[in-house]
This record gives sequence, C-alpha cells and structure tokens, in this order.
Amino acid sequence: MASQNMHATPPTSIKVVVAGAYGAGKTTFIRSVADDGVVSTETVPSDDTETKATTTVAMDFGRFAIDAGADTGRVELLLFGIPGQARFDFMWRILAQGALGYVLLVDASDPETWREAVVIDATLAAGAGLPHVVAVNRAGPGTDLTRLARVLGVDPEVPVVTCDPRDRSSAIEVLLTLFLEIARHTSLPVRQGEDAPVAQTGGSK
Ligand SMILES: Nc1nc2c(ncn2[C@@H]2O[C@H](COP(=O)(O)OP(=O)(O)OP(=O)(O)O)[C@@H](O)[C@H]2O)c(=O)[nH]1
Ligand SMILES: [Mg+2]
Repeated sequence: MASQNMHATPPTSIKVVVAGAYGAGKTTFIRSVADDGVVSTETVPSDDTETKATTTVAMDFGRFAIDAGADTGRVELLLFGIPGQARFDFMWRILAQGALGYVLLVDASDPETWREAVVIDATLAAGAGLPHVVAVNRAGPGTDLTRLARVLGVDPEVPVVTCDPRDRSSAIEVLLTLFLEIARHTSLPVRQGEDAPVAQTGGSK
C-alpha cells in the first residue's frame, strides 16, 4: 500500500556558507543554530599571537531546517563555516562551490579585521552577486551600521543586520533573512506575512 507521505514535497537542500575574518564567531554561529550535531575542525592555534583557545582549520558543518510555507515546504540549509585564518584561504573557494548564498560575519568592535572581511566577501561573491547578508556582531551603542556597510563597500541592496552568534534566535533571524534573499534571487516561491518562513524547530534549544 502506498505511504501517506508519497506525495509530500521532498525537502529542498540549500548550501550556504558562514564566512568572516578570524575570530568573527563563525563556529559559534553554526553551533548555536544547528538543529543537530555539528562537525567542527577546531585545533589549538600553532601561533602564540592568536587570541583564542582554538581555531577552525578546515570547516564547520551543521544543518538548519526552515518551514518555508505552503508553496515551498521544508527547506534545509546546509551550513558550511569557513576557517578564518588567511593561510586556509584555499578552503574559502572550495567551500563556496555550489553555495547559493552566504552570511558574512563582521566584528564591529575590531576594525583591524574589516580588511580581511572585505577580501573574504570579494572571494565568495566572485563578482557574480551571490545572495548574502552582512551580520554585525559585538556591536555597541556607537555602532553605525550604515557607515560600517559603506566602509566595507557593501552594496546598498544587501541586508546588514546585527547579530550575537552565541544566541540561537539571533542567528536564526540572520538565516531567515539570508533565505529570503536567496528566494528573491531564485524561483523559490516564498510568501510574506502569516505564511512567511520560520525555523522548523523553534527559536531556542
Ligand atoms: N561578547 C561577544 N562575544 C562574541 C560575539 N560573537 C562571538 N563572540 C565570541 O567570540 C569567539 C569567536 O570564536 P569562534 O566562534 O571560534 O570564531 P570563528 O570565526 O569560528 O574563528 P576562526 O574559525 O578561528 O576564524 C567565541 O568565544 C564567541 O563566544 C559577540 O557578539 N559578543
Ligand atoms: Mg571557526
């Protein structure tokens, strides 16, 4: 006998990249938001000048499911986090292959990292206008998002939002914004209002 789910829409999987300079919070972001287990490649930095206990040396991986409404159904974002250190920049291009969008995490409190963020942004967008969102963390009362976007050379059409990667609901907001950007650039039918996309597993873990 045929299964009741035989005609259910199969989940759509979309590859997205979580990018940003060294220490921007990429691994933290994916760990906060991933629905189940996360694959990480954390190692103690070999260089004493590094400021964190561990750094990503290859990639992070996690999944995040979205209920995209009646027309599109369930969409699974496959999240690939890049290593921030420039010596692993060959991984940026490898991880970007087949991606439909990316989050660029930018640390508002550390202008020394902004140049690197611009380099990563250019590498991922590759001139093709890949949909993306700029997520600004460690923002303070004096953080001016419009000015920061201008300093980074971000296209005025690209959403720039604040984010705390340690907070699941904050990270979810960023991914839903990215998903709407991807839908806008593709043929995915996504509605606004009551049928707008939401996280499939809720806002907190
Ligand atoms: N206070 C504060 N801490 C933050 C914020 N975002 C990230 N952090 C912290 O900053 C650190 C970032 O570390 P990771 O998540 O390893 O950063 P990463 O971008 O993956 O680093 P690499 O892979 O080494 O490039 C973590 O300890 C986070 O808890 C923020 O908005 N506020
Ligand atoms: Mg990392």
